[in-house]
Amino acid sequence: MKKKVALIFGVTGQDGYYLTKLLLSKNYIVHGVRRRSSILKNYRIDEIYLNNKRNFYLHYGDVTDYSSVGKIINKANPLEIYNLAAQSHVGISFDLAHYTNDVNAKGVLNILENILRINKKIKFYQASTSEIFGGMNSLQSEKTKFLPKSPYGIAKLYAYWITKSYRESYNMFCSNGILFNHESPLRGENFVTRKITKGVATIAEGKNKIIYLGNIDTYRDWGHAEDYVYAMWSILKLNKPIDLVICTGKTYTVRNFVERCFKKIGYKIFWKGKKFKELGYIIKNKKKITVVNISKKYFRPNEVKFLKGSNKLAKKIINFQPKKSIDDLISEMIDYDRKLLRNKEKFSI
Ligand code: NDP
Ligand code: GDR
Repeated sequence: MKKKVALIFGVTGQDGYYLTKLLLSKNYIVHGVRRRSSILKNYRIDEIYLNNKRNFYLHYGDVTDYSSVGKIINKANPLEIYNLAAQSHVGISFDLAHYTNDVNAKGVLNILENILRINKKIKFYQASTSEIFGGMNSLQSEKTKFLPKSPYGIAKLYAYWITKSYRESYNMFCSNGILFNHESPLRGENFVTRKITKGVATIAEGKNKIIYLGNIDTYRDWGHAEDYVYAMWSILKLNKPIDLVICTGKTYTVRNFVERCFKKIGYKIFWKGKKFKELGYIIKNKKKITVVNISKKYFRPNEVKFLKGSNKLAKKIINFQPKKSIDDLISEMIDYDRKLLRNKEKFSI
């Protein structure tokens, strides 16, 4: 039987790793787009690549380069395209506003225009985000008003609308997965969860470490990336395109995430001081040891303070069931970071 072919933009990222693994397990041929850089940095997917040379192909390209996108689509001839490519750091989008817009907004248009020109039958998945919401202290769903707060969120909102627009204007299969935060041991190291688990792992290994953080009183609805890429695949399996919220429906503050991480390694964390002068400390061998330092540097000019999604529709339409709890996620991330520290080299998860 002829194998299905999928093309992933953003294959070298966290979700790229999990999605590639999933699609290969479903017997797909996977093509992935990587960017040229002065150092080879495909560490997340190196091992999959070495073990699947007949089913997994990599191409140099960039979503900001219209012609490279077209060439790769022609070459790979996919039935499904997943666009995970983005400047995905919300905080950094305030410093790189133009660039974030080029990649996260115009990059999506480049893909859609090429699909329209080359083969309108290709199914398209756009990695949309809960950052398009922003002002509500209540559950966010497919019906919630959009109120993005950052250049990242605003560029992603353009991407959401242009995806919807190509669906309606040209009768193309284009879907938005509106995913809430999802993490894993392969999360980028400057996102808050990984910053915390890496720091906590260092302390658990007996070393001193201060974790510098920004606003720890924001709420996030954190899931596991493995569960969320399954939702992406399920969304493209549907008979009709859709915009769907994917989340756990539970929310925690960053502060609570820190407390859970320290609990996992056997410590209670105490807080002292206010705002930029706040510190977190633990008691070790009867001594107070500072482990968290709140730093102005990591506060953003504007912030989405509260995220908690409703996965009612996702449960109904794709039978979405997040399998891993926040404490499962924390255990997996800390265990991985501790092993990394011990082995100093990358190993497979
Ligand atoms: P990562 O930052 O880990 O991965 C982003 C990927 O995009 C990397 O492969 C990166 O390549 C690639 N990329 C960046 N710029 C370009 C470009 N100009 N052309 C081609 N590729 C590019 O993000 P995640 O895996 O966590 O997220 C995947 C997608 O889902 C992103 O679009 C993100 O915005 C979105 N999202 C993520 C959520 C999350 O919580 N993780 C939640 C909601 C949405 P390189 O390795 O070279 O940098
Ligand atoms: P987010 O994730 O902005 O929600 O975007 P991030 O982990 O960066 O921040 C979550 C919350 O933690 C606060 N915070 C810090 N954040 C970082 N990165 N570093 C810190 O030191 C720090 N201290 C406190 C943040 O202010 C924020 O409130 C992620 C990305 O994956 C996006 O691509 C995706 O679209 C959304 O999730 C859904």
